[in-house]
Amino acid sequence: QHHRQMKRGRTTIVHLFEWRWVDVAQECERYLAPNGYGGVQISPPSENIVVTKPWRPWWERYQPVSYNLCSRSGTEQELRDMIARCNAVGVYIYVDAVINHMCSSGGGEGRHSTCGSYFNAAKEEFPSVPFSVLDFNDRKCKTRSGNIENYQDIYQVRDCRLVGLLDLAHRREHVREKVAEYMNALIDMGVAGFRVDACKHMWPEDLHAIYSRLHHLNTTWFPAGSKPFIYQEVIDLGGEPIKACEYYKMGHVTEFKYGARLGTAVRKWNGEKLSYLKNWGEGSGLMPSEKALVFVDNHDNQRGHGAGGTSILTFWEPRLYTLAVGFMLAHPYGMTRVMSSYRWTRQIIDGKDQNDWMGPPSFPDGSTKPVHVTPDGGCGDGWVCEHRWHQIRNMVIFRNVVNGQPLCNWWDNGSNQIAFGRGNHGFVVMNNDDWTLDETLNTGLASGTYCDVISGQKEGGRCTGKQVTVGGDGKAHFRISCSDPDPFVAIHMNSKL
Ligand code: QV4
Ligand code: CA
Repeated sequence: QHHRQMKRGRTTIVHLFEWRWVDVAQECERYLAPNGYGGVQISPPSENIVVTKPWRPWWERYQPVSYNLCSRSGTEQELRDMIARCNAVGVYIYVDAVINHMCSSGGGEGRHSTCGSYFNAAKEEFPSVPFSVLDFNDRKCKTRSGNIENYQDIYQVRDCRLVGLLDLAHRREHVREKVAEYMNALIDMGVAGFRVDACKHMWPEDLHAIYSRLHHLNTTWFPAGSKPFIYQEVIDLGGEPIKACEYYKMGHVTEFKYGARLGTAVRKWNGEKLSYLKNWGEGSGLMPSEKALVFVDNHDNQRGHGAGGTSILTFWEPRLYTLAVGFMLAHPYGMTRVMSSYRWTRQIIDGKDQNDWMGPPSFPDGSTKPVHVTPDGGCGDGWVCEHRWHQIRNMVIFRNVVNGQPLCNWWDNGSNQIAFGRGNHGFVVMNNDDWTLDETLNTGLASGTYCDVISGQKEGGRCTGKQVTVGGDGKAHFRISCSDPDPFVAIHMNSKL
């Protein structure tokens, strides 16, 4: 389950967090395909508990009550239509699969679920699957509370309840079968793979048993015998007995050190500097590149959930954020995922956001608002659409253009000015010092005039941004002042005028 399952020449996934299926479908056609995005990570499509205190938090979707395909993002029919339409334009769908648990033990009894299925959390009854009390780990878990209390104990991390969420017993044949059936229904509909939630909390052998039951991808869109691409959420920042490497043989794994460290370097905290990123990757203690799913922020750590802490950069700090995303997309390490968020009213008290629960832009009845695209190509109604920011979109294209080319021509000033190339296909220069960068650098590119894709781009043979002239010796002069709108410049083969 390692093959990245992306259309040739495409490299990057965008997480359209909390988007409706009808909006995802449109976005594939009108924006993602034309701009070279390879895939979309969608929010969990499974039926979940409806939480009203607090009011419809985003995290209710991480509390399934059945594997029926209806959620705030839409119906099964809309999901099916979205998958077909995105596949048709070569943008593949990766499903966020929540399979470690069902809803919280305190979830109550009734039909307060997104398609009205009955469940009883206290009795651990989920008849729509069906799961019953036998399908949960209660007898296996040894903590007093029944919850995970100590992350140093691998047994409780995997057999007890993550924040009170009813923990499924994947050692049982019935549970394996039902989970695989859910994933197979999606595969048969045409999805290309999965982001598997909370893998640290499941035994690798159980996951292996489930993955080995998965169907090959739907041959309407994929070659016969293709396997789903799987990337597993394991937060391994070091210091715990459960390691990311336990999951390598089954698929990719999220590399959470990436965003935490990159954020620290871009913020210049702890004496870190951009020039220290020279050996970024395996050489600096990250997991093997061919296992790593990398991102600057995710839906958890952009609001203080999960891991990474305060160094994580998000859309709230756009100048530094685009620099970090630009670095990620320019650098060959890992498989890249871009975050696409919505705005909420942040209210940070003593370092904690009181509103970290707030769900997507929605109507008073709780239904999610459509993503509204403004005439300038951005998004309105509270949707941030980082993936449409011109710098980020153009760096996704950059990554596609330089795909497979090695990192070369590294330069730095020993401080926060750096530059590097990707073979003879592309070159980036970044200035995060508080003085002007003014340098002549070896780009490795063919001679000619190139258009910087950060301050502008090539349009109809003309450049709307800075121009860069590469001489016969491959050298070019770059100037990035601190008052420039963005602290970096990027040129590539296809931005040559
Ligand atoms: C509360 C108390 C508990 C108590 C429980 C009793 O905090 O101590 O036991 O009530 O019922 C929500 C609330 C949480 C609440 C819980 C159960 O925030 O306060 O517990 O529901 O009612 C998301 C959110 C969680 C949310 C969860 C379920 O981040 O806050 O919990 O959804 O709705 C670890 C894991 C990692 C995980 C990360 C957040 O190793 O796997 O924490 N990341 C993934 C997802 C994440 C999701 C889950 C896992 C769970 O990315 O979004 O959690 O599916 O690091
Ligand atoms: Ca578990």
